[in-house]
Amino acid sequence: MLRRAVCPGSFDPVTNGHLDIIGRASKLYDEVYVAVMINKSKQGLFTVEERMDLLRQTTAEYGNVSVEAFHGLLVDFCKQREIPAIVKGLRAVSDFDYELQMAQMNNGLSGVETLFVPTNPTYSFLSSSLVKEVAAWGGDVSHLVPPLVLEALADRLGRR
Ligand code: COD
Repeated sequence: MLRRAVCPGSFDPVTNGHLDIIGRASKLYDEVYVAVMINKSKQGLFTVEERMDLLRQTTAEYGNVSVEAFHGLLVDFCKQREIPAIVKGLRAVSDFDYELQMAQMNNGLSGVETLFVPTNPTYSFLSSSLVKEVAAWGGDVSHLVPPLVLEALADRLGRR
């Protein structure tokens, strides 16, 4: 049986921190799904299609990663695709509280397990929101996102 896992998130946009976790998951599982979870109450900098496109291009090299968007509960995404495991990166203690609650809720809802991968220390401070804020003010984020995302940020923020 194929071992499957999902890496869920907003990915607005994908960062090197996300890619580090997705790449590590792709070594542990036969098939990794990246799920761009749609949150209609949150206006993103990038559309869901744009986020998926950036994810597809930046994860292509892993060979066993597919990218999908989903509107609904993560456990339903898992159920529909027979995915037994969620892989999440843990950055700091501040992530832990909420991640633990979600892991316990998801397990209670459907029995799906959550596995936490400790963040690469190089990216422990990194989030999509901080990248957007720094980039919006003209700060250098070239070491935090792949070149494709850097370009997309420059286009979107009109800094070229
Ligand atoms: N280093 C390591 N890991 C990282 C880093 C980093 N620098 N940055 C992000 N990550 C990992 C984390 O595991 C994080 O959870 C994941 O990437 C995604 O990050 P974001 O910021 O793109 O996404 P979030 O935090 O907005 O994602 C939250 C979800 C969309 C996963 C969550 O809200 C969800 O599951 N929603 C679906 C609806 C649902 O099922 N709700 C009930 C939950 S119990």
